Amino acid sequence: MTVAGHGHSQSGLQSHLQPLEHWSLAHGRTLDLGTRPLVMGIVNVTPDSFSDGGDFAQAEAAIAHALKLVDEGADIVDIGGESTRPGADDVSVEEELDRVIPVIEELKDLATPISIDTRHARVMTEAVAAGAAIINDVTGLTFEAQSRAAALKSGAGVVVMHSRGTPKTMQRSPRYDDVTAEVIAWLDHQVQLALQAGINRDRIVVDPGIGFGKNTQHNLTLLHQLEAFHGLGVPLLVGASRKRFIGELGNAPDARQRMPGSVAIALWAAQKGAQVLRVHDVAETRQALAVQAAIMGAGLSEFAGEAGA
Ligand code: HH2
Repeated sequence: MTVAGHGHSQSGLQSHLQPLEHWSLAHGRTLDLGTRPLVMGIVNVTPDSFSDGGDFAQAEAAIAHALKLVDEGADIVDIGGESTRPGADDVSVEEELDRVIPVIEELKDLATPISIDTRHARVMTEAVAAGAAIINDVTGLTFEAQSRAAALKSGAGVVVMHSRGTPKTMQRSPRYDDVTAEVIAWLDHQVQLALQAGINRDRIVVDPGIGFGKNTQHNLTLLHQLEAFHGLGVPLLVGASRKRFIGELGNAPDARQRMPGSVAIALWAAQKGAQVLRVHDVAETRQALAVQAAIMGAGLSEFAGEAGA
């Protein structure tokens, strides 16, 4: 396919012609994609995530934080039990399940859908059975042979993210000839495999995987060329919140100090048509998006010329 997204991919994806109005999820749920970018709030039930490491490691703290994010306007709450930060150690599937299942069970009746951030087929299956409605896999359903079948059977919405290498190795001098074209080609292939497995297109969302096997320049190029991803014909999720390159660009070595840069990227991504934004700072992001939308909408208002101060 062409990077500009106006060509036909080898796999026949040409659905930039199709409207992307909703995202079909498990348990008969759907999310409206047509109105404004959705905000996915992050809850890590881990002792070692880079951005909020250890803050919500206990189930009660994770549940309280999820409820706070919902209050702040999260459209989705993303629950993860395994840190995927560069250099992170693997945790066992049992440990991951012990961390996330009690939290999902507690939140499953909220109007806000829960997503499970996992690479493991068994966690996908059990998390959706416990009430999660979306599977968010940073390996794009490639980490385990059973992942695609597990995702299919679950009925969940699926985030197919690009990554290169494993969390332990991915930042060892990543190399691309054309990062955007290569990430798009890989996502195109994975979307095709998911479709062939029987997962309906309206369940699939793609994500370039900012920071996963990419250096600062790669991340910036992907963000700069974000619109090219719409050629894949499925909605686009961007997750840059508090990532290391923001610290590098904005002189913020502590991840908790990276909210302003994260909001700047969320606004950029929204302007480039991203349908879902994965963020830690939900209230701040929603406020910034509301102001951005109001300014853009003002140009369309019939009263624009008469507006007072
Ligand atoms: N980034 C992280 C985790 N999950 N999922 C998607 N779809 N896109 C992302 O960019 C993404 C993701 C980052 O890793 P982690 O170390 O778990 O930190 P945190 O969850 O606090 O962002």
